[in-house]
Amino acid sequence: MADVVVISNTIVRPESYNDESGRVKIHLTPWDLFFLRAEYPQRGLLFPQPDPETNLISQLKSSLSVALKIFYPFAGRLVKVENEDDGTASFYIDCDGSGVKFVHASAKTVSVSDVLGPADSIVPDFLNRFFPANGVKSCEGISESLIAFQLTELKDGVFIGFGYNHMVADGSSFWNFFNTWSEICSTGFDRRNFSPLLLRGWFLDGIDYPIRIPISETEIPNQIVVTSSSLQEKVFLITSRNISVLKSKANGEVDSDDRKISSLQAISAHMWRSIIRNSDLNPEEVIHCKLLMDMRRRLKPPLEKECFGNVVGFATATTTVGEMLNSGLGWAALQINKTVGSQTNEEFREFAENWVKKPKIPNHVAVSNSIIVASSPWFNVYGNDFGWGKPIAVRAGPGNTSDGKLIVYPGIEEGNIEIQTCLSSLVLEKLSSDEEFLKHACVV
Ligand SMILES: *[C@@H]1O[C@H](CO)[C@@H](O)[C@H](O)[C@H]1NC(C)=O
Ligand SMILES: *[C@@H]1O[C@H](CO)[C@@H](O)[C@H](O)[C@H]1NC(C)=O
Ligand SMILES: CC(=O)N[C@H]1CO[C@H](CO)[C@@H](O)[C@@H]1O
Repeated sequence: MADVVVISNTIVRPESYNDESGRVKIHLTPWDLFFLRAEYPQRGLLFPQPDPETNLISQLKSSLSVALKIFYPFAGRLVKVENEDDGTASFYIDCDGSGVKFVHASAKTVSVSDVLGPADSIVPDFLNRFFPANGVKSCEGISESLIAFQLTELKDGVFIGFGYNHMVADGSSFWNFFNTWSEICSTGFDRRNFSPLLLRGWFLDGIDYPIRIPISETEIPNQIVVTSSSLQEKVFLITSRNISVLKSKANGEVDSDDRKISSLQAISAHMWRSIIRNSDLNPEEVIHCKLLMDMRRRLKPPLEKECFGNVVGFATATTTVGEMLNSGLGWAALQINKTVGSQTNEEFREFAENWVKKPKIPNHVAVSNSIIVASSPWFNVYGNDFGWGKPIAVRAGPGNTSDGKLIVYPGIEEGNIEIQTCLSSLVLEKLSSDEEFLKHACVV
């Protein structure tokens, strides 16, 4: 239905980039390299229509160029070095100022309400064409830009889609960048307001770098075509009042004096239980809940919160369908709470030490019978005003969309949380009419 016409496809380079003065090389950690075969995560924001007088493209590009001067790693490229002596390869990010992809497109038949869809609807397929890095994998960052943007002009609004290389940045760093860009675009650049980028440095004592990876692990296997056609997505909203209800319910069911199940843990448990209840799995099947966690403050010594890079870990709670269905919300939340608590500095470093001994790069971050909780309700999504109004909605684009993937955002109203949920259409349909689930959630 949606005609998407590409008007231009250009490269935006960082402003006055001086190639020679201190060209930075960023070495990659085992946590970065773990994402070598992963697709670029993609997100997009829907905005109201700017004033027709606004010179949209040139404003966006010139402010992007300034933002890239600050966040220069995004403007670099991945470099692969083949080590002929032992049949391995090594990688690093060369901050060479090559620039980033910027696509200007138009879809004048699509309106804001088409993107949002009617109430209780699935996320429309045409949205995929508003994203600039469909199917691009981290290892392709050798020639592809490490972050890419697509501005699509709609009938009565604009959509900014983007994809980034997860080896270069995680969600936290990405949103810091995006906040900076929108601020520069709307208020101009004043050097005093922006501190220089803080890199994480190299913090793995006792691990030699660059890390050497067997060549076979660095190749992209022939595409196993996953018939993802049966997967569908919906965005569920949980209001702040319902979040409090779930949180106190979970804490009330946990036998502990210090009741500290967090909101996100309670919500994740509510989603997990509800999905499993509607999945028709056998009681003995093993199930997982994986949470992507920001490890910056958990490391010793801790990294600054705004430290740029990819510093995420995976916490995995595991149980069986039977056990889950025989237990309550508090129990499920506690399993999540425990696995989150077990992600310590020691655990994180041990993973790295073991990984370098025998580097293995997964083809899929997802495993079967699992939900993955990614992104965060604390990212500043709705504060991004480029000068013509705040975003109307946020959506995740294609990029390792897999059965059980939950992308969590803040809601447009403060305190609310929205969860873009990808499931097989059958499970999604059952979930959408599950009364117990809908006591605390609704489809937007
Ligand atoms: C996810 O990523 C892997 C490798 O990065 C890829 O093979 C797969 O097709 C992607 N998509 C899905 C739906 O899993
Ligand atoms: C919880 O969510 C449901 C479904 O959206 C809604 O009907 C109900 O009013 C909410 N409860 C509270 C306490 O906000
Ligand atoms: C109820 C319970 O055990 N809560 C724990 C959740 O995790 C935090 C941080 O690890 C602990 O402090 C809580 O005790």
